[in-house]
Amino acid sequence: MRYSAFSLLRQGLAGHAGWQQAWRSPPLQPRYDAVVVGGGGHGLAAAYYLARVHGVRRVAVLERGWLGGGNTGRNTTIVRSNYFFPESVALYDFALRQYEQLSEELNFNIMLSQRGMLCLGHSEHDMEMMARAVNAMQINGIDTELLDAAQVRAELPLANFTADARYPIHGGFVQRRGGIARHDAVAWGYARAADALGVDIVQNCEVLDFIITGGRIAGVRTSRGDVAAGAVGLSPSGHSGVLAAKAGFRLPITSYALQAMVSEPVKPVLHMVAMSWATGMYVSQSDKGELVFGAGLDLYPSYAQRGNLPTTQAIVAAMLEIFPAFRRLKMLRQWAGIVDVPWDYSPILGPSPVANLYLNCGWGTGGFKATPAGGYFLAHAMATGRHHPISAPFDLGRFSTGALIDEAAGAGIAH
Ligand code: FAD
Ligand code: PYC
Repeated sequence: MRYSAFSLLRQGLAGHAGWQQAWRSPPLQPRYDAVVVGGGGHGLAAAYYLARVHGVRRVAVLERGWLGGGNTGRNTTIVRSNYFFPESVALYDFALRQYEQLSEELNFNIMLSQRGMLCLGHSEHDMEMMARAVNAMQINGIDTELLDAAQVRAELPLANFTADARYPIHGGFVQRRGGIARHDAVAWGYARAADALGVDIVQNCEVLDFIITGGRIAGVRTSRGDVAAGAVGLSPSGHSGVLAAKAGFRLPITSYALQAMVSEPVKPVLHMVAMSWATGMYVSQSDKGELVFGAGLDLYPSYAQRGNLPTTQAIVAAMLEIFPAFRRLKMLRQWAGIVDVPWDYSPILGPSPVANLYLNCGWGTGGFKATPAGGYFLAHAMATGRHHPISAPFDLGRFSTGALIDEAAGAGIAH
């Protein structure tokens, strides 16, 4: 359906009653070939790839709230692939390459803006660690560059370069292909494309338990009744520990609140994403003009989705030390999401201890950038019963074998 300016106005006045739905609201069926738990970006992407790449016909996404109402709608939209280990680079750069063509593939503008992401070094020690990280990333084929203080100043003229700055800027490093993408659009684009391929997206449908017979998944019990399923995929973000416990196993994760905030909108003042490893502060400017900024994890495990005031204060203070001009802005909103952080800060993907139940969890503070990869590899595992070669190192078994992928630093913000 096409809309003229006049018809847009008429629709607005009529409460949008005549607008075409972007996806259906189908009734829950008693049986599906594949059920994905969680209607965030990852779950919706998994359903899309199940239908498009693997031709699985009867697929459902079950979401207990509304699409993208979890961390997909709460994150600060940073995309990048500047990780330390080759396994991580393969994973996150796969995702970034998908993002680079996703608007075209989904015919939905995800507003990808590869404006570059710059990490600040505040000491000689920071610079030495960054030199090592950049070397490792370049060996893995990632577009990173080490910058001296003058080069950082050319990119971030509003940052505090005075000699007595609390967080002096010695230099930094940049990934120019990094940037931001519109988080809602990623979820909605995948939802619309999955729906068009026949996927049932069922909102307000909570998975309460699993039906397991002889160690094999047979279906899920939901707030709308039981559903039989050939394969079940878990993409529940901050609730993976809760769901794993219902399926009878434990995950090596800890759940924390992660906070973010926005300022009132202003004209363009910041053309890159800036991140300060040492303080845990990062900031970018949205297309609306708001400064979107955030923090490292709150200090103790919690399922309270609002975050603690000391973290808010510390991060606002760090931002104002690094960008003193932002003192003049009002803060509009603060919020948090619950993130599941594995012991090595890398995601947990692939088969679970229950046959035909597959995992896509533990994305911690950094899974938005990985949405296409999480979805793609979950779909691969659900359709084939096996890992894709890129997801294999992220198997749950690494916590038994000791083959951990410790991305505590590469995950980007303070842990
Ligand atoms: P979600 O979007 O949370 O989707 C999971 C869904 O599962 C939810 O909608 C939830 O309602 C549903 N669900 C849970 N339990 C059940 C159940 N029992 N039955 C049915 N449905 C269920 N990552 C980045 O890469 N870049 C960033 O800049 C970034 N910034 C962040 C800032 C903040 C403040 C936060 C909180 C996170 C940030 N992240 C970032 C992390 C990122 O948001 C997540 O890793 C990512 O969004 C996870 O996507 P998802 O689809 O797996 O999860
Ligand atoms: O993973 O880049 C990231 C990130 C930034 C803020 C939160 N996560």
